[in-house]
Amino acid sequence: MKISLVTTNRGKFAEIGAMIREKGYEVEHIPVAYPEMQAESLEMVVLQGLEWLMEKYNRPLLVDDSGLFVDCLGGFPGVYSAYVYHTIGCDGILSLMQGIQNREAHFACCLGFIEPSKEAHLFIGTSNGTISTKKIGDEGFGFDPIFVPVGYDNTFAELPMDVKNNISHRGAAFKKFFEYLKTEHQE
Ligand code: ITT
Repeated sequence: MKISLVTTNRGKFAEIGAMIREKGYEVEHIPVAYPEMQAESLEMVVLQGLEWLMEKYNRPLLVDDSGLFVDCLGGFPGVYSAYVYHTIGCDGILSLMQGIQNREAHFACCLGFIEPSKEAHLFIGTSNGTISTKKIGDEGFGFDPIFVPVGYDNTFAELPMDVKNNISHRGAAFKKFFEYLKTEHQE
């Protein structure tokens, strides 16, 4: 089966493409922005996006809506992560957190998958960690240089992609997605 991944984010495509190929599926990149409604949850964004995309593309489609949720900022930037990343970026988050002791945060990823004439399915993954006091590392994308996953002394941006995929919110969501594919598409 060929899975078409709809994302404008190259970092996401690199991570997801690698995981899909590793499992023996083909992957196509559709670098298109789907309308992301103003919503309180990643799930709502994904479901609405899939509906819109299926009308346009009518093939097996995968989308990933994800975000960084910082405890001391009441979960901000959360569903606004892409906007916040492109405006104030990692430096802006670090400034907002200057002098704050509680640096706990998590990433969440909501994957949505739909096939023609079938219902959409969602797969959620999270990864817990802390926000560092400065940016470190060049790997990955987005907020990776300021996120230190639990159990590590390094930021996501210091870890090779296969290590990040193994412990990340996206990797956790993918494990569930592949379990689903295995049962749905037994050959
Ligand atoms: P698409 O909607 O086109 O897929 P996007 O970048 O707009 O791309 P999101 O709306 O899901 O994607 O925004 C999520 C933002 O959260 C993303 O731009 C990153 O800044 C950040 N983010 C998500 N996952 C991340 C990860 O694994 N590492 C670092 N930052 C991440």
